[in-house]
This record gives sequence, structure tokens and C-alpha cells, in this order.
Amino acid sequence: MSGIPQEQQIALVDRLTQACGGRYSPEVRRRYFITGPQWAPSYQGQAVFHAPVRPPMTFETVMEEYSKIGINYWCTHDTDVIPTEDLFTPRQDEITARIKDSLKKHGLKCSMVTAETFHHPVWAAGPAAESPELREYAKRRLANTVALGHELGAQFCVYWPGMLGYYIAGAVDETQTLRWFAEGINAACAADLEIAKKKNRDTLKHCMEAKPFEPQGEILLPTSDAMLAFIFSGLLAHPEMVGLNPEYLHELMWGASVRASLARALVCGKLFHFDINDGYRLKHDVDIAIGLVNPLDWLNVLVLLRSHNYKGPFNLDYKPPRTTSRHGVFTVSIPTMVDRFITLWEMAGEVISDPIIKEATDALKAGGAGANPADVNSVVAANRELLSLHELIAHRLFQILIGAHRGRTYNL
Ligand code: 3MF
Ligand code: MG
Ligand code: MG
Repeated sequence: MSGIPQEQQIALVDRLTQACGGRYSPEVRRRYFITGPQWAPSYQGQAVFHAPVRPPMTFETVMEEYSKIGINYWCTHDTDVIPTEDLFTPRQDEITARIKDSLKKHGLKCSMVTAETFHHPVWAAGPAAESPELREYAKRRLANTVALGHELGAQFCVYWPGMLGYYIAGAVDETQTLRWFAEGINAACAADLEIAKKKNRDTLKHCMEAKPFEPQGEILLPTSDAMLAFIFSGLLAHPEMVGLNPEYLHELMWGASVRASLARALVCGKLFHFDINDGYRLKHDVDIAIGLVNPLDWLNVLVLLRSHNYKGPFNLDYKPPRTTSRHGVFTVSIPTMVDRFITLWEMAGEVISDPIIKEATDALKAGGAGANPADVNSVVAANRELLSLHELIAHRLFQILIGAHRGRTYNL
């Protein structure tokens, strides 16, 4: 093949994307509670060792493209759309009015807002640092984000305290920092109660998001489990208003079983919101799009969520790879990721109703006949053959993933 002329490359990418088939219509995509962040498509590919590879993008463009693809909901950090210096000024109101107009124009709703408490130099020592004035500013920022959420009609507010910690141990008393951080969340809940009452709206669902590493060197609430302990610690004035926004990769990054992490959130009634993506264990936060690394694990995760009636948002928190162009972000990254999610979600339904898995699971739950709980050997003997079904269920999941249960075969 000879070199592909630059002016023919978009047509090639589009033609091959079409040729893949398996696309859902925007109408079908809109049936799912999929939310699109401002920051995902507008990520320019920059990082400590990386220069940006794509141009900046406005919220108007993001909303227009989401609407064409079939994503109903948009979400944002406060400073993705309002420069830090413009917060708390009339510029904030002007921009908020433009956001509302654009949402309306493109038929989108705002699902969630989140305060950026990690990027700006003001957060160099984190959002709960020693300076009382800094902490007062942090409370104002959280309360302002809650107000923005109500103004835009959001149901959720997310907090990712990725700067809650330190680079160098010893200077900070962790218990004190956690108490100060709780004061920030309490201020956000208090503001919410007041605004919700005034506006006659429900209060927001406040969701904490954990990540084990990055950008802080050591993080005080590194996992969803640490956050559950924090929510139930007695430090929060309204623990009933606060839950979790786990992120698939953030749990995987520390080596967890994501499905087990989600299960622990579910049994606590705290799985409010879910950031979906993919990546690798014990590596940095690559935020690859769903299903490109761990499709079988993703199928398992969605089986858990479907069988436990999770009704919250699936938030596309991913970073388009630096190899993807601006055109590719909206023609390859987002639609293919949404379509893989939908396919995996529907497959999860097939797993739940699969007669083989169902019969095997029922048999395991019935247990082996003749087991006597007072006799260890009889319990072992009664279940010996039955327990092979665990591996058979795993094989069946693989078959469902590759479509073998629908007759797909390889003839050698
Ligand atoms: C960082 C993240 C964040 C959070 C967001 C909270 C940039 O790893 O995942 O996205 O999701 O700040 O909504
Ligand atoms: Mg996230
Ligand atoms: Mg991430």
C-alpha cells in the first residue's frame, strides 16, 4: 500500500469505522443513563511528559457532538467551563446562562457537577491544608459547585480529593487533615440543604471518588473502602447525603477486584454514580475506553450491577489516546465506547437469563445432598462434584462474551 494522502485519511477512518458495523442508533443510545463529561473529549493529551496533541474545545462543541451521537447527559468540573478567576463574579452567571442555552439547544441535561480541587496552584497543599483561609476558600468552592449544580438541574455532585495527602510525610497530621476535609463536605451538604429548600428541588447526591495514586504522592482516602469508612466515621454531619462514585480503573489500579469493590459499595447502599473506563493494574491512570483491556471483567461487573438493579449514571470518564485526532474523538472514541458499553450491558442480561448458568448457580446454592454440618468430611464429599460448576460458569461467560452461545463456531 502506498502512503495515504492527508486529505484522504478522514474518509478512510470513517469508512473503516462504518465497515466495523454493530453501531447503535442515537435513539437506542439515549435509552441508557450514559453521561458525557466536558473534560473527556476536550482532553488535549497533555501530561507531565506529554505536550498537547489536540486543540481546545468549547462546551458548545462537546454538547453538539454528544447530542448527535446520542448521549443525553453532560457533566463538568466548575473550572472546565468557568475560569477560576471568573468564579463568584458576574462572569460566572453569564457563562452559566450560556451553558443553559446550549444544553437546551442540543436537548441535553446536566447530570453532575464537580469542583476542581487539584489543578490550580491554590490546591498545592490540597483542599484541606493548614491555612484557615485556604479551607474557607475550599468551602466556598464546594458550596458554589453545589449552587451551580442546582442552577443547571443536576442530580449529582462529585468530589475527587486527589490532592488530599502529601508528597513528603511528617509535616501533616493525617487525622487533622481528614477532619478538615469533612468540614468541607459538611459545608457542601449544608449549602445543598439550603438551596434545595429555596428552589424546591431534591438535594443532590454527593459522591466521593477515590484514586490510589496521582497526583498527590500519598493519598489519605485512596480507595472506595477508605471512603466508606470516612462516610461512616462520625465526621460527616449528613452521611445519608454522601455516597460513592467509584471509577473502574481507580479500583483496578491498586490491584482490587473492581466487582468486589462495587459489591462492598452496594451492600452499604452507597453506589451512587460510576465512572466507566478501562486500563491496567498497578499502573498510572490511563483512562482507556471501556472494554478495550478487560472485556470479560467488564461483562462480570455489569452482571453484578444489572442483577442488583443499579440505576445510577455510567459516566464516560476516559481520555482519548494521544494517537486519536480531534475528528477521531467524536467518530471513533465516543461512539465505539458507548456501543461497547451497550453491547456488554445487553450481554449481561443474557448472562443473567442463561439457562446453563442459572441451573448451575441454582444447583450450587442447593448444595450437595447428604451433607452433615457436624461432619467435615461429609460436607466435602457431598459437594465435591458440584463445585466443578464454578469453572463451567466461567467458561460459559467466555462463550457469551464471544457469541458461542448464539452459535458462533471456529471450524478447524
Ligand atoms: C481523575 C478523575 C477525575 C474525576 C473528576 C470527578 C478528571 O482521575 O477521574 O476526572 O472523575 O474530577 O468528577
Ligand atoms: Mg473519574
Ligand atoms: Mg481515571
